[in-house]
Amino acid sequence: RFSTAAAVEDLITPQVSIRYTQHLINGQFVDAASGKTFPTYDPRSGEVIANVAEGDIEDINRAVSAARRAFDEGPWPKMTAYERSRILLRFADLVEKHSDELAALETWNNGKTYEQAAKAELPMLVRLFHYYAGWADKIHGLTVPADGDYHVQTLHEPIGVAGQIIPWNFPLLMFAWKVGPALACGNTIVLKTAEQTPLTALFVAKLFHEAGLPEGVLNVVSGYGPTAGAALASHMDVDKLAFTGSTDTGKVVLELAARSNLKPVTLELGGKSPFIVCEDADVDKAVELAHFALFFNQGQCCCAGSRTFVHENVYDEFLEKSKKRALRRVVGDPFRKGVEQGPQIDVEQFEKVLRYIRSGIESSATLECGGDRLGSKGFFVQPTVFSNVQDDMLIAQDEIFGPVQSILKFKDIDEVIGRANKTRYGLAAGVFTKKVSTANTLMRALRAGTVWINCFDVFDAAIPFGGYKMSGIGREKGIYSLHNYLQVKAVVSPLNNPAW
Ligand code: TXE
Repeated sequence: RFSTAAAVEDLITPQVSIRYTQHLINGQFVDAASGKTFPTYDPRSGEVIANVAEGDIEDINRAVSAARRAFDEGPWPKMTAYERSRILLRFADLVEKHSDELAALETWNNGKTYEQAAKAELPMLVRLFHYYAGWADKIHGLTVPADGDYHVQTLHEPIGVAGQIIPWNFPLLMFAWKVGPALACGNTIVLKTAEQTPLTALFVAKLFHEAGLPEGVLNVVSGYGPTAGAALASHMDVDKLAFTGSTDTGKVVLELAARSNLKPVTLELGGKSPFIVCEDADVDKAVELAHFALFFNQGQCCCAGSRTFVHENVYDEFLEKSKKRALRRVVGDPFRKGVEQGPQIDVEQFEKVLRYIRSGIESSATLECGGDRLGSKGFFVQPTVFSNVQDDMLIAQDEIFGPVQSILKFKDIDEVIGRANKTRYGLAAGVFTKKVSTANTLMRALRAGTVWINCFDVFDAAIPFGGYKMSGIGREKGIYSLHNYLQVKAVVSPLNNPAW
């Protein structure tokens, strides 16, 4: 039961207990077929908070069989779309009811601030299910004016069993982005959570069943990538795969999907997004937005603005103020009010971030502040700012996924367009300017799936999200995500019945 430091006045101490640690297969919580479990941790301390069923190929087989049965035999795909929509809405209501508890569990297992989980992520999850509940009964095909005496129509049908593999940086939101559209279209699901953060998905999947979801429609398996994840990606009876994670693992799952049954794959992968501060920018506002664009969620965002390009005329002022802002950033227990930054997710990510900081120092970028761990317990990293960063440095090329801001200087718009696009990634970009013409030029020239102009990290359920280049394949959210979970059937019949 979580109740740390209840004596500290400004700690938010919602009561939360860990209720579910088994797989949820066919509507039942079950142990792993092997009986094995694996530990999940509190990143504030590195201590084990629960042991969770460890899924492997056999658990994935069981979950896929349940999802297959639920799809082939119904009632889910055969229900009216309105009935499905009602279940999504009832689920959203139940999430709202348990929102404090869910936010606390998310913070406990992930290390993100409780305020962020409670005020941003839970409401976004609820909103997303409202959004897709609205789509459920508006999915329909076309009548097609083909040549000849034929009546032609298209049916938009659910694709079948969806395999979904999600990461640990936004466990509940990633659940929502994957599950919302898949269920709205009438598919059934086997979802594998990230090994670091298995707890909240099990909780919300249980709520889905309380909301009336038939058994077998949504199955959640906990476990590691190379075992449970790979089994799902290569399963012959999975009809579609959706993955969010690193670019390297994205390539692996794409290959597994191709080598097995050629299931279509959508990928949402890494990024190295530019955030461009133009000459005319209000520097104070630009500093705050660029800070948010990078440091939000401990820097663990695929779309983090991790290359801050600043025009030479405002560079010095921007740098000085960015450094001060980073030094003011409140790092600490994510349950404490006013804390802006909690720990990194785990020891691997923590060490990876520190390695990149060392690489920045060695490659002679200027370390303006931070540069080390914070404290001696848990996975806290000092907010770190590098200036004098050059395009060919590792810290300007690789996804660091931590609280490390790299500031680069530019002279003119054409130059910054070329440099911003010179990356293997293309997930997002930020532009900060008062000039409409500059915004328009950059908006069109930047090769990225999202361009935020004078804002950043705006994640409405209706806005599509996904990457150019090695940041991924396909789009999630909005109307675009529906296409990932639908088959199009063309039906052709003669206008006049021939005489046979
Ligand atoms: O990612 P992985 P990791 C980036 C970020 C981070 C790096 C490594 O740069 O530092 O990736 O993080 C499952 N077959 N992002 O190691 O391995 C795994 O169990 C099938 C960006 O956590 O991609 C988990 O569920 N599945 C990112 C999921 O893949 C496999 C978010 C992600 O893990 C698998 C997270 C396999 N062989 C990390 N191996 C984003 N786009 O937001 C692993 N998995």
